[in-house]
Amino acid sequence: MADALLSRRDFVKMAGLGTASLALPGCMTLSKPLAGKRPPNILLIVSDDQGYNDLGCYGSGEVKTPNLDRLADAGVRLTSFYVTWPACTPSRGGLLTGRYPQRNGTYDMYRNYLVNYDHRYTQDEYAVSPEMILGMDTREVLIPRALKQAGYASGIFGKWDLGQLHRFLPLQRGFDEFYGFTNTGVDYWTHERYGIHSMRRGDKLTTEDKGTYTTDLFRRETLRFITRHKDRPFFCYVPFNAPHGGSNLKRPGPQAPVEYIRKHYGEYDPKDADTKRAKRMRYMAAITYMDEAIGRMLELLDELGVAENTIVIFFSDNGGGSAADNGPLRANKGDLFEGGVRVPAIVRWPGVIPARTVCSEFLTSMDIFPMLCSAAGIRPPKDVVLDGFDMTSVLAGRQKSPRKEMFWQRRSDKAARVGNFKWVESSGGSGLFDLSNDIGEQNDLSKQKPDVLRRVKGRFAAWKRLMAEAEPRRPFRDF
Ligand SMILES: [Ca+2]
Repeated sequence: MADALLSRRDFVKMAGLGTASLALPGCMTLSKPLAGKRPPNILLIVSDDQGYNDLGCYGSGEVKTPNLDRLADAGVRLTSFYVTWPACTPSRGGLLTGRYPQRNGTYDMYRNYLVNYDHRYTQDEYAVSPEMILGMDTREVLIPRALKQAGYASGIFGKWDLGQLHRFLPLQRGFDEFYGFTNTGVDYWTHERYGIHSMRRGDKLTTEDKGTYTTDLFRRETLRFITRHKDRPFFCYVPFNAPHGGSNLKRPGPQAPVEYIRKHYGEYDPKDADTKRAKRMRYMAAITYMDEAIGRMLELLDELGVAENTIVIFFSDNGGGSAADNGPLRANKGDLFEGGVRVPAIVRWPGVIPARTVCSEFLTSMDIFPMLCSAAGIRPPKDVVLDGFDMTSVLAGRQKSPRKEMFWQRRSDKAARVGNFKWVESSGGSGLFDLSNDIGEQNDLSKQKPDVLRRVKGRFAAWKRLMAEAEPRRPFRDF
């Protein structure tokens, strides 16, 4: 216990930021709207592999996102918001636990790396494959479980991605309702992965909607959930699979209805589906289709009269892949350069966050858990070290971000941001960059600033030591 406290104190000192259980000035005060009101509803929407520049409000002249643009107009748009990993699974784990993947044990994808696409699995083969038997440590406390103490109803409609065995499924992790798939990707229409059907309602597989485009299903279920729970606080988590490429036997790339592509993006011939342009068009159409579904959700909040007391958060789980536009950031999904981990993010909270604002403060997906606890009027779970803080005051423009550092590791690829310096050492390239004038990470300063490089590497090493000691994790495979 003494060691744990020491580690935590060390960490706070090292990281130069407060964990949620430490009272940072202005951070842990409960949000004002709570006085005399019920806690706000929460609609948390996560897109999958959307590029930093793949929204109108982030500067895209190509991708149509009128509803997300409207959402940004009514709240704050974040330009320096990071996720904990450059691909799906650990990024979502970091969000839902408020902890680094290296602390919560979900530090890589739950996927079949040895036998992957192009292999049709048998049911028996798939049942014991790594992506079927691995999952997020059941000792982890997820956002919906924390919100239970404030009486929230919680639902998830979309991509779960944190384990498929019964004990790992959403209903065992604090959610009351679930409709979606549990592996890391499916075909948008057949809902299959490697030829295995993968859509579930609650704990059970269901084929009731086979043939329907996934975005329509997640929209439908979300609208039903919000309508059912409009009279109590709800936490509605909507992790779309759009615009991620379809993940069936073959890899079809992004998927969208042909008529929809033509309606919004012009000439499209399915015979040329493999061209770069065709993939880009499907990708953009998948985003616009999702944007329309989000628009319908926002309309419903208005119709039910609950929009004023609902926090809406949107961000992409990681940077975009080959069909995306991550400009002006370097590299893509999978990389630890900014293009892999800095993502578009929007928060709307009427009466708390001013409309039409842009926040360039250093924030992360790990700062959502403490923020939501504070909004709900509860303390974060005791004895759980969180890696973020309540970012409400920062989003409201009342305070600078206390965050000075963030660290990433994906297998042997490593990166750290300390202040405005970003260090990357990876198979895709290495260097030290000053993000204050080089957001595209083009100008390697490691030779000019050896002292800075040494300091940043030292911070990374200290973080690694802390993560290695973090209890009760240790390597997940020991579980
Ligand atoms: Ca993703």
